[in-house]
Amino acid sequence: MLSKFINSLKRPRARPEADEAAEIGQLGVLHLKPFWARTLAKRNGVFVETTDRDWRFDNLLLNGLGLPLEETLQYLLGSAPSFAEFESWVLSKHNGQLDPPQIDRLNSLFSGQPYPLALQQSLQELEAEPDVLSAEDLAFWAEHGYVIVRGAISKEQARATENAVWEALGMDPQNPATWYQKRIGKGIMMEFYHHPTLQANRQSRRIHKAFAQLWGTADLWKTTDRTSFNPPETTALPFQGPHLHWDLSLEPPFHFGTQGLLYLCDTPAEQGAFCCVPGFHRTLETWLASLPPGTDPRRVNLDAQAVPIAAEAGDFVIWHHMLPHGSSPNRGHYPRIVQYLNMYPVNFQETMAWL
Ligand SMILES: O=C(O)CCC(=O)C(=O)O
Repeated sequence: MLSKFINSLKRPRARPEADEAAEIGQLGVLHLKPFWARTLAKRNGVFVETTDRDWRFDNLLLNGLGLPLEETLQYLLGSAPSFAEFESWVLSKHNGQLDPPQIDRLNSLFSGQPYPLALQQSLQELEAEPDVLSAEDLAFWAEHGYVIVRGAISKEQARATENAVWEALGMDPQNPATWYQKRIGKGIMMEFYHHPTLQANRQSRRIHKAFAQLWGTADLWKTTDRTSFNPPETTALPFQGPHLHWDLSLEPPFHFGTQGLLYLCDTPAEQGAFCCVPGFHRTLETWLASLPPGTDPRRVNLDAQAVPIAAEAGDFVIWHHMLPHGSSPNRGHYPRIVQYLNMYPVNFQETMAWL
């Protein structure tokens, strides 16, 4: 399986530097071996300095290879595989076939070389495509900090993905008794990443174009994120969160950033919808500065200002990462099921100091 894949790579590609080439394994992906070595060294209690650049490259590597961070770390830390075993594991997540252009893209990035021509062309094509977000959508985004991309994927594709979630859970959509039979994961979050329908949704050009409009470039990296299952709450299983929170450091400086989720079933406001505090991206900094000294901003209750965002199966919600956001209690009659997905450019800057 591996040799078939390696043969498929025998074509012109971005050339790694000589010292980096020595680090290349069977898959031909730069930075993969250093990532594996550093992670295992840390597992074994060896102090390894990880720079901001390493952290950024690790994220790009994993997202470029369609690997969720949590699942990859669980595997590396739990199994301590050899590098060859790790590479086979990576392949197994893609049914034995990585996408050669995606490897070219990663290697161009890690070796500081321009993208291959075909990739440059496909990005230009996306940039030239008609806008997905209208002028009204963009004005709404600027004011409220979120936007709904209607019909980001088809209803059929949403239904197929929803069915895949039910199948993975081993639950029956028509039989509520089955919805509470086992733990989903961490709260509503489900470690379900690699089903073909989930992969297909990550390829949605409508979603990509919407993110491209917000970031001002089509050259974006996609996350391989989780799904979630938020059933109607019961006395035995009250709402499990996530409650309103931020996923970014509250230490200035603040940089532009996005987050997103895809509704896989129709989600009225009361059915555990995503919620956020609209407009807070514009006031976060002054709000933080106005808090009495010693206040933990993450403990201030903003629930009264939160608004549930209802939408239909196949709609995609993008929100500014400076908005407090979370899920909401499901007081409807059917679970809320979503897939998370974000996109960001290579120069996306996170403030590393966590506050
Ligand atoms: O599932 C939701 O509605 C909220 C998701 C969330 O809080 C997050 O992605 O950080």
